[in-house]
Amino acid sequence: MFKIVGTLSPKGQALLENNAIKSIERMQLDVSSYAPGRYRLWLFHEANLRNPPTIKEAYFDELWWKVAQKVYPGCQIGLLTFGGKAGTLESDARISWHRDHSFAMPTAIGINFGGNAKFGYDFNRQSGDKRSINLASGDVFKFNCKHLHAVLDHEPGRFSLILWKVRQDGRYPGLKLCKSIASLLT
Ligand SMILES: O=C(O)CCC(=O)C(=O)O
Ligand SMILES: [Fe+2]
Repeated sequence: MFKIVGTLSPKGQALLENNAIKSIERMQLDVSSYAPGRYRLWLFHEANLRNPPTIKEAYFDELWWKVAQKVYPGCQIGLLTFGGKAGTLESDARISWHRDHSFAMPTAIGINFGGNAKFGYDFNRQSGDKRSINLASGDVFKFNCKHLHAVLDHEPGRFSLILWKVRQDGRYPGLKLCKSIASLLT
């Protein structure tokens, strides 16, 4: 499943872009080998991918929280990524083909803004059906993050906000939500 579910208004895009530019200084270089040159900022919770996986509190900001809950009600983990130049920082927001971590529920929602991007998505897990999808600035997209996906290319100044829900089926007992955030969701 890959679907463009909406497009932000130019005003909405400008609001997100302004907030994202302010967030750049908090970004750190990704530790994932899939995205070696990417700067990103975990929002709300940060998932530690080691074994056993755990989560801890991450950066919280009212606007990111409001946007996140509007596009994906109940989501608890966000990742803001940047591709482009800002001062001395240079970030490459491409990420090679991967599946998201197993702590995440299959449905992820992303917002592409600040520039166009080519998103790679494998429509068929069994036989393979990798396609490239053009994302315009402001596009809100929904996809199954257990299918292989990638960011193949993007314009400079591109941001993405990716939102996930944590599996709560008891498979990852270490994944306890932070109280302050859990209380906002009830
Ligand atoms: O930036 C994007 O659009 C996707 C990023 C992604 O797939 C990830 O960080 O797991
Ligand atoms: Fe991903």
